[in-house]
Amino acid sequence: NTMHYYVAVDIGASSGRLILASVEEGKLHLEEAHRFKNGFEHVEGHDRWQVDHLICEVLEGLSKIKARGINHVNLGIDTWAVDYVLIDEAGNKLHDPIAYRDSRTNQAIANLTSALPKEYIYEKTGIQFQAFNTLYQLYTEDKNDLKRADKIMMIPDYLGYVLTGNAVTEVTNASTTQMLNLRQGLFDKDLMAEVDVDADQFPHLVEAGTLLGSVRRKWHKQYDIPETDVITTATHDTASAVVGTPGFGENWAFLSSGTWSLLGAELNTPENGLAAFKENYTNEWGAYGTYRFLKNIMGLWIIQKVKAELNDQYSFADLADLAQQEPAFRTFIDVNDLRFQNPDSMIKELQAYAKETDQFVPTTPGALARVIYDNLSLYYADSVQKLAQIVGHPITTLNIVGGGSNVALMNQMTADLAGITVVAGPGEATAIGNIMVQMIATGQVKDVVAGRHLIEDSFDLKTFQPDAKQDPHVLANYQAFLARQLKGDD
Ligand code: LRH
Repeated sequence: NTMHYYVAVDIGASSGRLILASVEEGKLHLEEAHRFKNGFEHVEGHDRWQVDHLICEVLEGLSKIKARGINHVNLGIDTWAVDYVLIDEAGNKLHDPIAYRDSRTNQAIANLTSALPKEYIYEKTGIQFQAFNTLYQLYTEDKNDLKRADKIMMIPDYLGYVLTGNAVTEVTNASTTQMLNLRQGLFDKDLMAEVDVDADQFPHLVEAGTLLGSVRRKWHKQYDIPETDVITTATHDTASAVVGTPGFGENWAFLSSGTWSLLGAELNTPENGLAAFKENYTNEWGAYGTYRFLKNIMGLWIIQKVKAELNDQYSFADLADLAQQEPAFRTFIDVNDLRFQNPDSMIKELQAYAKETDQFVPTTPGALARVIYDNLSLYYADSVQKLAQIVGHPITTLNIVGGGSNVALMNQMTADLAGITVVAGPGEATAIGNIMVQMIATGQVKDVVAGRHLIEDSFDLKTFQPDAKQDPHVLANYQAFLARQLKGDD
């Protein structure tokens, strides 16, 4: 009757953690064993991730776990999507990988799709058009480097490879390349040829929940770490977040609220028709043959940047408190406007946008935070409506998970604007989903539904009901504003 330990390595654009998990008295128990910073730096002409640093931090975190007297763990790795590492024949990386916010792909969609219609790519892949998709990154890649690359590995696959020596391409994350063919379930040969990549440059595809291997002896010589079996979990953080979302029945949607806000529904068959194409919804592959039919919304990135520009004088909780004291809905913005993707100054960008559209210009921290929270909530409510239309059934509950689920102000506004129930939590859904796939792989949990019940029983979820007094015109006014913005009338 030994205790089983699971480690989720969950790395986002701004930080990474090792979460240690076990089941105690029928409840999932989590502890943060290690936390570290992540971020890209401008090196050799591009914004790049320091991947070796990530490996060191994972090993550092494992040695902290060993120091607690834990001698064996299972481990799964999830990170953000789309980025990749080029590996030479000797198994070494050619460069530190370029980050998806790098400007190299700014024109790539237009260039690639001048010869290849967007409809053709969407029909094959069902994946949204984002300039940072691996397809466009590879399109702009240095062709000599690409030729020299024996292997192309997605970030979490690369980390697993360095730890174990075994290389795979896990499907949930691979789908974000926009190079998987929905019907064949394989990399699409035509799209690969379009960007000069050979089918065998990506390691073989595996489903989430397959055993990758043990951490190599060479790391045990350098670090005092537990025996570690790496399981290829749902390596795309958003796929793990959806597994870790306690939604039940047919009428729930998820909002994974972190650096990005990913809002959508879990489907059993992809939805790659015209309506989905027009709204740029995506069909990312989920664990266990599901599809994550969702939309990317710029997310907490905007407030993260503002917080950093204010020299981290205010915590996120402070900013939410200050925002609460400001009048609501004074300034509409399109949070998904590309100008907010990587501006030199987020504060100046927000102010310029407000000025250009003749609206109230936020200057204080509270007013800035208010504009951001208002507009994220508006975008969420709008997306819930569109989602219901496209999937063709009502959405009655929005499960908000991730760090953003702690912002009560946004949860309530979203419930009010969308007129639906919001269930908030768990904040750690990504790490939990990562662990759940491992537990299903080892047989400790039967399946996703059982896992979601375990999650519901283990964590405090908060429910927000819509306030009937909400002014029904706010969302309509905002939608009219958005429509004008997208047409470029303003
Ligand atoms: C969130 C995320 C998202 C992707 C983006 C690149 O961390 O994985 O799902 O679209 O990063």
